[in-house]
Formats: sequence, C-alpha cells, structure tokens
Amino acid sequence: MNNRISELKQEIEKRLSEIDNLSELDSARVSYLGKKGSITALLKEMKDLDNEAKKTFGANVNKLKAFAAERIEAKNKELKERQIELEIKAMPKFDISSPANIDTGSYHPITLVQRQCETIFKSMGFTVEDYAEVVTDYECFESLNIPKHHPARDMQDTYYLENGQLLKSQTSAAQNAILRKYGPNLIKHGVPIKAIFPGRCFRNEATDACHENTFFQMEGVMVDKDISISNLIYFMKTMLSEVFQKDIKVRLRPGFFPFVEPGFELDISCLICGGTGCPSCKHSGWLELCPCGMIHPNVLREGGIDPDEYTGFAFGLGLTRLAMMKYGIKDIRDLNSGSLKSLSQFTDDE
Ligand code: FA5
Repeated sequence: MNNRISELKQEIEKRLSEIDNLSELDSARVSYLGKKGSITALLKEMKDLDNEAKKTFGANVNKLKAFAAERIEAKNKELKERQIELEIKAMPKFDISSPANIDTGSYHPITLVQRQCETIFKSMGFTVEDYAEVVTDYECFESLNIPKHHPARDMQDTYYLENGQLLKSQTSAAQNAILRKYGPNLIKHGVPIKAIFPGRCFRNEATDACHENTFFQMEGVMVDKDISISNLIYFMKTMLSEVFQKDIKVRLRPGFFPFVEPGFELDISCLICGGTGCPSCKHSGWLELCPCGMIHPNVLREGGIDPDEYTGFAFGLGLTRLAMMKYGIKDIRDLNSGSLKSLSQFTDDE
C-alpha cells in the first residue's frame, strides 16, 4: 500500500506541473482531496489493516494529503498571479503625462463663444473675473438699486434657497463685488476699472426656443472719469464685429433696469431667419442680446465709488443667445440637451 502512496505522490507532481488554468486545478483538487478523491479513498481502506500497519499507513496518507494540499495551494497562487499579469498586459496603455487626445472631446458652443469674447475683451484691456452661482439677495438685487418689494424683481423669477440665498438670476450680481475689489486699487490711482464676468444664471422660466431656465450671461463694466455712452457703443460694436467677423445689424432702444440710467436694450437682427421672423426671435426679426447702460449713481455709491467724480457703463450679454446666433442653433434647448451629436460639431475656427 505504501507503493500506492508514492505512485500517487508522483502522479500529483506530474499532473500539477501540466495544469495551466484554475478550473483544471480545481478538478485535480477534487480528484485527490474530494469526498470521492483518491487520497480520501486510501484513508477509507485503512479499516482493513492491523493496528500497527494502520498507524504507519495513516501517518503516510496524512503526509500525502498535506503534500497534495500544499502543492495545490502553491499552484493556485502561481496561476492567479499569472492571470493578473496577463490581464495587466491586455490592458490598454495609458500615459498620464502625454497630451490629451483632442479627438476624444470638443468644447461646448457656449464655452467657445465665451472664450472668444474673453479674448476680445482681454485684448481691449479688460480683466476676466469668476463669480459664485449661489449669491445673496444683497448681491443680486439690493446692491443694484433694487430694494425688497421693488416691482423690478418681477422681471426675474428667482430660485430662492431655504437659507435665504438664491441662484444668481443675472451676472450683474457680481457688480458690487467688482466695484469694491477694484475701486480703491485702480481708479483712485488713475487706472479705469475694466472687467468682464461670465457666468451661469438661473430663472424660473417657461422654456421655449429662445428661453431656458439655465443660461449664460457675460457682464461687463468700465468705470473711470468721463466714461460716456459713446464708449459703451464702441465696445459693443467692436465685440460683435469680432465675434461674427462681419457687420451685424443692431438696434439700440430704451430699456429699464434699475441699476443703469439711461438703460438700453441692444438687439441684433436674427441670424437664423435673416430678420424675417421665426420662433428663435419670437417672430420679431430681432433678438434681445445685450442690455446695457450707464451705471446708476446709487450702484456706484454702494460699490464705494463717488458718482460725482466717476461714471461707468455696464452690459449684460446673453452668451447663450450669442452662441445660437453664431452657430445657427435654432432652439436654445439643444444647448442643454447633452446631445454630443449636435454639440460636438463646433470648433474654435468656425
Ligand atoms: C439682465 O439680466 C441684466 N442684468 C442685464 C444688464 C446688465 C442690463 C448690465 C444693464 C446693465 P435681461 O433679463 O434682459 O437683463 O437678460 C440679459 C440677457 O440675457 C438677455 O438679453 C438675453 O440675451 C439673456 N437671457 C435672459 N433671460 C434668458 C433666458 N431665460 N434664456 C436665455 N437667455 C436669457
């Protein structure tokens, strides 16, 4: 019987050395150590031996059992390590230090237009500012000459948070902070404040082809001695002709905003229908794009700037609508659709 033990030991060695996957290994384990396995069968045969032989044979079978278990375990470890190595080899190779593959993504049309406007205004000496999306009532309204219960608040159906703050309904919400940030540092040293601040705005709007509840604006302010409406018109015209690379028909009409006096609505002739009227321009042929005006003395004063000494203009460009006009996007809702098919076709060079 001891011969059978050494034969089995050799067989185990040979079989394990030929196995190259985990499922074969498991079959081998069952065939030796399982309930009906050959080593278990040897143990069952012990009952026919006398006591002395039983002792020696039992000890040898137990040694064989431990040998088989140890070899199977070692083989299991070896096969698992090999499998991990193969999986690692099969993985696509990434080099995190290599430049991004520009073919895999594209900029959103609003980002493209925003960046283009930033470049244009930077070239004219404006700084680009960032501002929060959750703001206070003071920032969004009170500092802008819109006290509580003023009817002008009805023009912007605002999302209020439980803590009294709100989702900014206009980028004008950053005006007071910008005036306070640059007032003492710049204009008091003879350098005009020239800043733009693009940002996302939120209003509880019934959406249609030209209205979204989430849209982008880009605010701009310039404050110095002797700033006039002529400066405002110059910067607006320069910006539009740079963005569209052609002459665009614009009209300026009176507009009411409590934070400017006088205030204007700057409309552009609808580029979707060529001015004949369509859903994108509410069938008027014109699209409200960039309200603007001369900053109200109360707003300058609230920003720490003496309105008797300084004047300034402000504008609130509708970036989302500008992207629609520039790229011929008929429905504003397509811009928030997340549809890569429509959004990925625009590039910087258009
Ligand atoms: C304002 O938000 C003023 N803060 C703009 C301003 C700034 C006036 C500085 C004077 C001085 P208005 O609500 O009209 O104004 O919005 C400005 C522009 O944002 C609009 O002309 C339009 O282009 C865009 N806009 C407004 N509401 C929406 C909307 N729901 N969806 C898409 N674009 C919108």
